[in-house]
Amino acid sequence: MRNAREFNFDGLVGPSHNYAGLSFGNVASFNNVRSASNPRQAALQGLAKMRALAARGFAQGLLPPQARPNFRLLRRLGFTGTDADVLARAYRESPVILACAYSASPMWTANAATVSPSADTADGRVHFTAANLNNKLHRAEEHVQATRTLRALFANPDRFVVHEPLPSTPAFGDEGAANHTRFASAHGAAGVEFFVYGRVEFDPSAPAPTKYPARQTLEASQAVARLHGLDAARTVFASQNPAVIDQGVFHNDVIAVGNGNVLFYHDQAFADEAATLEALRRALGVTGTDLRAVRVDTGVVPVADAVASYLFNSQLLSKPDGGMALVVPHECREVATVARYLEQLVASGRSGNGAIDELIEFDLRQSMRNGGGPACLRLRVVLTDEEAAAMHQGVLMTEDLYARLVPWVERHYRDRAEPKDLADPQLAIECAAALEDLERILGLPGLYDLS
Ligand code: SUG
Repeated sequence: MRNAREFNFDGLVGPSHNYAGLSFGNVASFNNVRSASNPRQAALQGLAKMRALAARGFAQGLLPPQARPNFRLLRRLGFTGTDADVLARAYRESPVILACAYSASPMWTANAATVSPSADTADGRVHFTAANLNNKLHRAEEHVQATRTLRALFANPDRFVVHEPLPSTPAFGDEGAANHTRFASAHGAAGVEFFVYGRVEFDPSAPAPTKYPARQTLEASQAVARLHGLDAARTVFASQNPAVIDQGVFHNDVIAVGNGNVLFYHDQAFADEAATLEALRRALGVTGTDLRAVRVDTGVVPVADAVASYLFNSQLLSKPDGGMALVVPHECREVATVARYLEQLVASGRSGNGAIDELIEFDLRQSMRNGGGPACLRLRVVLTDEEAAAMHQGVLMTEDLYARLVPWVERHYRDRAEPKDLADPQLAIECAAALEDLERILGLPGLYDLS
């Protein structure tokens, strides 16, 4: 077995972070539509999380924000003239399209890609596929920059492969790592890759939600598994429970999370709980490992409370000195059933009877108001020491990088953004200046195609 660590790449929140209510099926995004955001605070909250986890010895990096507004999208949709003309006309004729071009959503990097570590792939390289996110206009172009960014960070072809995204059509709806989890006895050991889908394009009789969209298809998950060269005996595909999608569980990472041999999940998460656990046990058995299932019952935490608190949108991290920590948002303390449950969970972990023995809490309210918790904010990439040395080092979180990024945020970010501000040509100029500076700070010239 190779020595490997799990790196978490958090999305650095961009200078135009805003609430536009663009995600039908995502309760928080809908509830906070058109309220004022604070981009500066959002970015600082995210950076504080990265810094704290890095200081605890977890391998931590960041993915840079995407260029906003997306002028290419606006021009393709017929808004012409100078940049100021494009913004004014889009705001007048279709403020929702302008909001899509300004979406904050690339900050949730769990949706940036699906990643398979080299221990799982046929060619022994780390494989990435940027998610096409084709269910929502405001996310459907993120893969262009995501692919470009991943190719800039993981450029060495002997170690890394960044595939083209899947075709952007409903049959291949792909939401990346938000619907993908990996289990293994240790990060560097051969693991089990677990894909959870919301619908099956080519089988209309398969379960599917009726109220809210299912964003991930089985066909997309299977294509990613093929591209990454995964071993069928160690790959599991499972259907999400359509009834929970209809209650606001728009990604599986809102109702389940896995790490090591632990699956932390709600009893309503899967369409067929017993068959899903059995398939995971069988696949893990191939690696000589037992599944440890930590199940939360509806009677203890109802689905609505799980969605309101983002209990399962937590990061489950193997601590450098043993044990596992659950990284949760403050909202988990504010929902009574969840607060009670967590107390008991950690107490039993500490007494040696459970897998999770520590809670780490963060204030991520700016992100939470758009439906993004700790797990949405990060992309997991397991890297051996050699692979880690082969990637671009400028995005790894250190005290030095943190100390350079905080003043950068304070220099470039506003402390308030409302829907009408998106029409302000000055905001677009400020965003471009911020990213130009960021390319220098991260040592990534040419990261953005600003032509
Ligand atoms: O795709 N919200 C994102 C939240 C993504 C959370 N990611 C994971 N669960 N991994 C989404 O729904 C809201 C944008 C707005 O409404 O302005 C938004 O896109």
